[in-house]
This record gives sequence, structure tokens and C-alpha cells, in this order.
Amino acid sequence: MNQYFLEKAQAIKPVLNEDVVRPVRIPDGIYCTGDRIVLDFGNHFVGRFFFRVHGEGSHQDAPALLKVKFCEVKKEIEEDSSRYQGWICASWIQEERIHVDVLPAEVAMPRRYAFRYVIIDIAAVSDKYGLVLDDAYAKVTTSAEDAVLTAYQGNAKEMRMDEVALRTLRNCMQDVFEDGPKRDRRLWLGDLRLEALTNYVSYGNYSLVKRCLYLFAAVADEEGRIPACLFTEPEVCGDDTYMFDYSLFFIAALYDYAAASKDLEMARELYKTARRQWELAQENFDENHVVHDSDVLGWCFLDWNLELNKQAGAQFVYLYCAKRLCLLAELLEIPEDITEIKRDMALKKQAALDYFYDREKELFVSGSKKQISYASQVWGVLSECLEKEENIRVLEHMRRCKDAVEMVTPYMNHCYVEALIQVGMEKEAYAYMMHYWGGMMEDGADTFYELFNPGNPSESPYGSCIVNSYCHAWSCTPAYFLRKYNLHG
Ligand code: RAM
Repeated sequence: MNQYFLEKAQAIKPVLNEDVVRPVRIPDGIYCTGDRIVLDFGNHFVGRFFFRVHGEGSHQDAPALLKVKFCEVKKEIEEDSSRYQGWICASWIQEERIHVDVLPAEVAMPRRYAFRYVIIDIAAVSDKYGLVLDDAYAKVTTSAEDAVLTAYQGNAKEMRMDEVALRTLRNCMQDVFEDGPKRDRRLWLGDLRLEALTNYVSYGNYSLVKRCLYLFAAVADEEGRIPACLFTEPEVCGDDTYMFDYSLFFIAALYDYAAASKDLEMARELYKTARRQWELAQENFDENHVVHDSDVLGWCFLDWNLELNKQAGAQFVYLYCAKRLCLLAELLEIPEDITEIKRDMALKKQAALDYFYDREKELFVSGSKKQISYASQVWGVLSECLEKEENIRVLEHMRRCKDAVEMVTPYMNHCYVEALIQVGMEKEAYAYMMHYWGGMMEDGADTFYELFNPGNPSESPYGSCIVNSYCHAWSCTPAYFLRKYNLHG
């Protein structure tokens, strides 16, 4: 652990803004075994939940047993968690069974939750008494300052999209930029990059980005490699998961921060750490400058489509980040690095064209089976290996290619919209954004989701959507597109 970087990060740990909120309506009634109380807070929140109950009838002769469940979206209310068989730990499901031995009682639920709805099921009370809910409230937190937001001007749908996107970001902004306040509640590099971009054009909380970058620099391993994510409790600790693309995105995130904040002092301090990710990535290339393929799950992330071959995408992410390292070296005036990085980029670019570009199809292919996927095309475009006109044709062919491996996450969909904007197809970018994130809005979203497939709303790479997160950092970027590029219909 690099103590110097850790201290820098801890010195700017945010003080969270706390608010007390109550459900739209607290139902009156005397509740018995088998009854259900549904509380709707009217919007998505992150925080702690409290309630007050008393007994009505004879003296309480047995404890009250309650099942309390927290739901980010309506459809979670009816999901039966006892049937969950996915591969991500079931403990993420926001559900508690609690005994209330003595009434009246003020009950404080033990965890922090992400929710709009709170469901209290009366699992068991004796038939001598019934339960009355006197009050219910939540102490909710964020490190975002709502007051600094400037209103976005657009049509009603655009304004709502901006609002939902920023609600997503705001509720992920806690002690760090979390990926999702329901799950995994930690700092992932891929998510941080997109949250930071959206934050620069909205809340402008540079300090939180700075803190997160220092945290990542602090937890680099002995070789200097940055893990894909880190934990902050009980103390700061890097995860033992490393992903080719996520380590490299430290470079892009640092460059974006330097460009947005003009804080070159900080960029200078972390430049070596960023450069180290570029050096370490070299180990993954063969003598022809082609990145090695692998079938180890998660060697490189790109997207949650389990069929996706990542080889071409990895080469393109490398090029995307190498360009940003070069831009950083320019900002910091390090001419010897600029020359070296440019020389290396030229070789890797040529290799990318030789190995991954099918000139006849005008599409990128990946892996030994020459797989065609959205991810490879989108990252191919973002890597700027081809001329603009050629990139446009790649995206057009991709859209017509029926069996291209599809995108699963809003994260990958973000990259697609970014690619469209990069080649000047703003109209298409706008239409696609409205279709994809607009689909979540039609689904009733207050915050944007971790996973969304308009054709299959219950899709999940985890084996069940019960553990899906519905307020997820990497989904907050419509606000970035709307505000930064002024996209409108
Ligand atoms: C999931 C989370 C997280 C993401 C990783 C790679 O666990 O959704 O946000 O960055 O995947």
C-alpha cells in the first residue's frame, strides 16, 4: 500500500450530505400475520431506514416477526428471493428478517440500502394483538451537492432523461464513486471513468474524482498494477481482480481529470502510476504487436456478454488509452515519452489493422473464430485506427450485420453512443440514446440500470435478475451526452 497516496485520498474524504425523507403515505391499519405494508418513497434513495410500531389489542404475548425488503424498482417487490440460484452471492439481496420483542418499538434497520419501495411483511404476530405503523423514515446520503446543478434545458423527455441520469450518479456518489449502492457498493475503475465524465458537466465534484484516483494509485500491487476495483471498508484494500482494460483506464481517467480540472500538479504526481499501466500492458502482446487472446472470464471486461471474444477490443482499448497517455505527456511536457508512446502506437495500430480488420467486410473481427461483435466495432472506431469515413462504414455495416454479438450493458452502449458522436453521427447517437435509455424510462426508471436489454428485460449475466442493480454508475452518461455535446431532437 502506498501510504503517501492513501493519505492524500483520506485527507479529502467527503462529509456526506444527509437528509431525512418519508414515504409518500404511511398507511394506517392494524396488521396481522400474512399482511403486507408497501411504502413508496416516491424516488430512489440511498440510506438507512427506521420505523416505529406499536401493538393494538391484548398485551404482546409473543415477538413480532417481520420481513423487511428494499426494492429499487417495482418488479423487485414480487420477486421471490428464496428461489435465487445465481452465481453472485445471495447476500446482496436487500432483505431482513427481524424480531421485535418489545412493543412499542423504534426499529433501526442494520444496513444502508438502495431503494424506492420498502416492503414490510408481517411474518408472524400472535392473534392476541395486531401491529400499527406509527412512522417510517430514512436518513439518506450523497456526496453530491444538489444546489450546484444548473438546470438542463431541452424537451420534456430530454429533461427527464437528464434528471434520471443525474439521480443515478448522485446516489452512487457516496464516500467514493460507487458502482451501485445496492451491489457491489465499491469503486470500480470502469465505472469511475464514466461517472467522472458525467460529474464534470454536472456536480463538478473534482475532489471526489481526485480522491478515487489517489485510492487506486495507493492500492497498486508491488509491480505497480492497478486492480479492477477496491474496497474502502474496514480499511482501504485493492481487490485481487485485475482486468486488462480496467487497469488501462486509469490513464484515461487521469487524463480526463487533468483536462477537466486543469489540476496538473495532481496529474504530475500520478503520471508514473498511469504510465506503469501502459508498460505492464506490453506483457500481453506477442512479437507481432498483437494482444494475446484468453478465455479466462474477466481477463478483459468490455461488456457482460459471456459469448464475447475480447481480443480485438483489448487491442483497441490499449490504443485508446495509449493516446490519452500521450496527451497527458503533452500536457505535462515530457517529450521523450511522447516520442516513445507514438512509436509504439504506430506498431500496435498497424497490427490491429493487419490482424483484426477484414477489408472486404469492412468490419473488425476478433479471436481465432473471427467473431464479429458490436464491442469490437465500437472499440475499433474509438481507437481511431481507421479514417473517419471508414469508421462510419464500419458502424453502418455493424448495424446491418444480423449475427453480430450484441451489447448487454449500458456501459457498452455508452461506448457505442460515444463512437457515433466521434464520427460525427450525432443524429444517430441521439436517436440511439433515446431508444436505449428511453426504454428504461418507459419501464418506469427513477435511476438507470446496470443491465438493460430492451428485448429481454429479465436478462442477467449473474444467473438471475434478483441481484441486478437498478441504480448503476455506468448507466448515468445520458446526462454527459446531453450536457457535453448538446444532443437534442
Ligand atoms: C459488475 C459491476 C461493476 C463492473 C464490473 C466489471 O460486477 O456491475 O459495475 O464494473 O461488473
